[in-house]
Amino acid sequence: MAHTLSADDIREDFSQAMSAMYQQEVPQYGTLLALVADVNLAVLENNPRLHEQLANADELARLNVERHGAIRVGTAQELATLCRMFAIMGMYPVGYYDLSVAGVPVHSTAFRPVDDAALQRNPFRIFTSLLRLELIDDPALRDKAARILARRDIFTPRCRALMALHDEQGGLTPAQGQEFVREALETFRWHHHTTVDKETYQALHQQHRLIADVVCFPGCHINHLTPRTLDIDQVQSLMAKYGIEPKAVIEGPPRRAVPLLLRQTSFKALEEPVSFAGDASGTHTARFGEIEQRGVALTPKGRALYDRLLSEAGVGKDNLSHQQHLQAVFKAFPDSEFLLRQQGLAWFRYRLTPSGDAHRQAIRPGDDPQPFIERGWVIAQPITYEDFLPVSAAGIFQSNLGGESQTHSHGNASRGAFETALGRPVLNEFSLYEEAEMRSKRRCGLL
Ligand code: OOG
Ligand code: NI
Repeated sequence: MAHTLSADDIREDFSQAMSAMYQQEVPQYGTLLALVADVNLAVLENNPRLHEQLANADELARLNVERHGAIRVGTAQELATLCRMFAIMGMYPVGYYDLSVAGVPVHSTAFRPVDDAALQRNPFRIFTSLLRLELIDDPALRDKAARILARRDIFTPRCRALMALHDEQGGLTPAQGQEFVREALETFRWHHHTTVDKETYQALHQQHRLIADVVCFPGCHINHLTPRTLDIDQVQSLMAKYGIEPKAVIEGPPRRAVPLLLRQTSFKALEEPVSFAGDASGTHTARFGEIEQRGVALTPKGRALYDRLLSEAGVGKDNLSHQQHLQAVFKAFPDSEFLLRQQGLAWFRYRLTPSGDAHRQAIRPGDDPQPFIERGWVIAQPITYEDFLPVSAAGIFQSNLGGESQTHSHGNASRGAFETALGRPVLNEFSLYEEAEMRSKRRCGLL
């Protein structure tokens, strides 16, 4: 083919189109974007060092376009087709998340770019959950849900044709790529009419609110789109002033000198008017808003320590006391880049400075980078966490399902079944971070 659009270009266009659509659908999302932009600007103005660090790590440019969204699908075919669609945008399934332990009848993966250049350009991610119909305990209702799902096609015929064309040609022309973005967007659009009557909706809703959300609509509407902030505590405290009511507590680790993993908060799902098949009308709550702050990716050792401390801390009732308690518990987690590196708790990307480059021949494979860092030849940048956290995700789901967790705590992870539905294994997030660190060491001559 003469000229094809790159996967990165398609993903960039798609994430912008998705953001524009969601802004129209949920005006509060636009307010949230404005709030996050204001806070980020203030943080950068007050922290020239952070500004410089982000610029050096090539993270400043992506900050303004960085979003993640979430969708929920009902069948293996839908999941496998999404996998094809996202691959065209350079997004691949990373990680397996079992939410059934938290009483949510789904399991999930995150579609996202994986290589350095693609992440730097636009790290758009979609947290994608597959409904586990086997967790509906009434067999008649389970069959009914399966029959309803089997009747729908969440992809437009043209979108399917363009995916086939992509595979045949090995790419899409710019015109085809733009058409593909428009057609793909339709899968994620909100529909205020259901495919089922009110009784069916209510019966499924009674089983679990999420089941009604997945089964009763013609598409898999995007349920939130999340911008990245540099100061989530500040955003949380300003939300009320912007007319947004936040969930009670910020999920994830506490505030730190070196931010860890991922901290998230959200606003409550909206109650939106829907019309049911037949004549009845009512409301449905599914779509909400969320913001996040991203920190360094942890090694398996660091992650084990994080998981232990988080469960030790438990969940507080109000944000202030929860954060203070978390701060105290996380004293056991080293909080400097040096200690995180020295103890092998986090991943870093190594780069040669100009004077390091001038002394390349003095650096040998296998050398400890620390003396070179002290001499100013090498800099080590924390690698940003690009994934999600199951405990946080469960907290986000729950705050948008009306509070209390519901009783589906079968808690049986089923990665094999998920990968069979997906049609391929999910990538291991730890390997991706480890490879990124190793690639950077090799570039410096340290490996
Ligand atoms: C997904 C909730 C999880 C996150 O950021 O952890 C999530 C959903 O509600 O479908 O988006
Ligand atoms: Ni989210």
